[in-house]
Amino acid sequence: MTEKGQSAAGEQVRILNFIDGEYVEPIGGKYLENIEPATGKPYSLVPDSDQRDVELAVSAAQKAFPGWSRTPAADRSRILLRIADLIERDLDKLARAESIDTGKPLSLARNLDIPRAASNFRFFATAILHTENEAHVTDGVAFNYTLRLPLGVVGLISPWNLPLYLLSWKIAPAIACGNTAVAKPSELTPMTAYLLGETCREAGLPNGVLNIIQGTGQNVGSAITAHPKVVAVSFTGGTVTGRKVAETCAPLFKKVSLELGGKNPNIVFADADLDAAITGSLRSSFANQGQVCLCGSRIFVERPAYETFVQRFTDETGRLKVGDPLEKSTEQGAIVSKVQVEKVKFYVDLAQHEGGKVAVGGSPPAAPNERCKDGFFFCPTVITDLPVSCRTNREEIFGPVVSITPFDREEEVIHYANDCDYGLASSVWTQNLNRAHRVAEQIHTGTVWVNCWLVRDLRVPFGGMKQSGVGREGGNEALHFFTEPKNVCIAK
Ligand code: TXE
Repeated sequence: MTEKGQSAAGEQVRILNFIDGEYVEPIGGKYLENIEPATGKPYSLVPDSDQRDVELAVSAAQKAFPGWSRTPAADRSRILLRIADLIERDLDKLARAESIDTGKPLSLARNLDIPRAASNFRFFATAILHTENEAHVTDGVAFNYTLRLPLGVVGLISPWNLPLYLLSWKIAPAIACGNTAVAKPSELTPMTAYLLGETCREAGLPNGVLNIIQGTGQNVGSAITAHPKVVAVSFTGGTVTGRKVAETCAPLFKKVSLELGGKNPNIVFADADLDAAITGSLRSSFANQGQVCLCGSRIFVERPAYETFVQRFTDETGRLKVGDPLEKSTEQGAIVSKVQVEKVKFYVDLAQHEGGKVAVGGSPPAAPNERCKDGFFFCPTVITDLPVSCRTNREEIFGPVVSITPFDREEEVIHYANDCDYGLASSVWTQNLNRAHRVAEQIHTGTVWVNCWLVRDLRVPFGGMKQSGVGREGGNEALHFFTEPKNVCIAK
């Protein structure tokens, strides 16, 4: 394959499923076109797999489970560390593949997505070497110790915004703990998951431990979640889909982890370091074209700083360079799909109907170059003057659009922040430490960043409240999710 996913003959590359250590065609022989967002043109073919392919993958995972679950942690760890090393070795290839597949700037894929995928494997490879087992002595009667055993075959489903980053965030803890897995990337962004099969093979991961089935959520995702032999499902994606996953898993009593959407508040108090707040808010608003579930799409600024913040923030936003994702100077790449860019346009129109003013952006840019003339681009957009509780301020847009709203009192902004169905993440900018603690405690989100955004320590619990999800990922939370505790009680 060339860097752009074309074979030497110029033919589109066919992505394949990865089952039992082999690349295989989907049983039904059907493929979907995989579009490059920056050009709007198909550049590879992705298997349109179905339940039969999932069946094969589950069988392979079941067959691999006894051997893998009994493999000593130190040996599992060594293989995962090799995967991490190989991802780093292939950084350029993987970053380019991710950028082409998603439309994100190559620099972002190089500096964030792919390094984080390597860190995910390295983190869980070493975490399993440092676990402790609980023991409870029942006075004079018994001694208890708690085993943590792998679950069996687990299903891992991930979205398109951070493809390898989020899929590896599930694969690494799942297989580190001794489970075997059937994983499904988004049908919109299948390429790096496809390439990961090769990496796992080279690292010596035994056949069947990781199986990757490509295809739609309707055909493949639902077959994974409904499969009786898949005992747990870890899902990241939209809230509506998460509800479907939960509905399928509940009657089967499967363990489920759901990382869903967000409509995250970003609160700037007048006493904040305004330079830091503006720089941080630009990132939290527009990183990955705003297509990160953690992006702070509702900005609230305390009245004395409001005018200055809006002025400076919109100026900076207007200076962000929207361009060909493969160009070095590009800060904003393409939106993942035509559907998603239409959704962004819909919300910008809705915002204006709801009384909002477009302070900057609000439309697609001129084509960055000839190659990208049919690509899915949208200018980073700032909207002011919106009523706090309108639809634009409540519904997840998942694109480069933020609103800015003034506030006067601390209790008022806490109410605004919490008056939302989502509860994933928030940011608070202030130099008053007491206020930072006070506000952080009262905001209903799984993560509160104070004077920062997206600072990630892989040990901390990560996940959302309310409609942003169920359960937590990261560190011990992930090790617990992917294992079953069993207490052994020995009489004295
Ligand atoms: O997500 P989906 P989409 C949000 C964001 C976005 C919306 C929809 O608001 O606009 O979700 O995006 C698979 N059973 N987020 O359509 O559909 C699907 O194939 C099992 C937030 O991409 O939820 C993909 O692999 N699986 C998010 C994965 O689920 C199913 C990041 C996620 O797709 C399925 C991305 C089914 N019935 C979008 N239907 C975040 N929080 O990070 C689909 N899938």
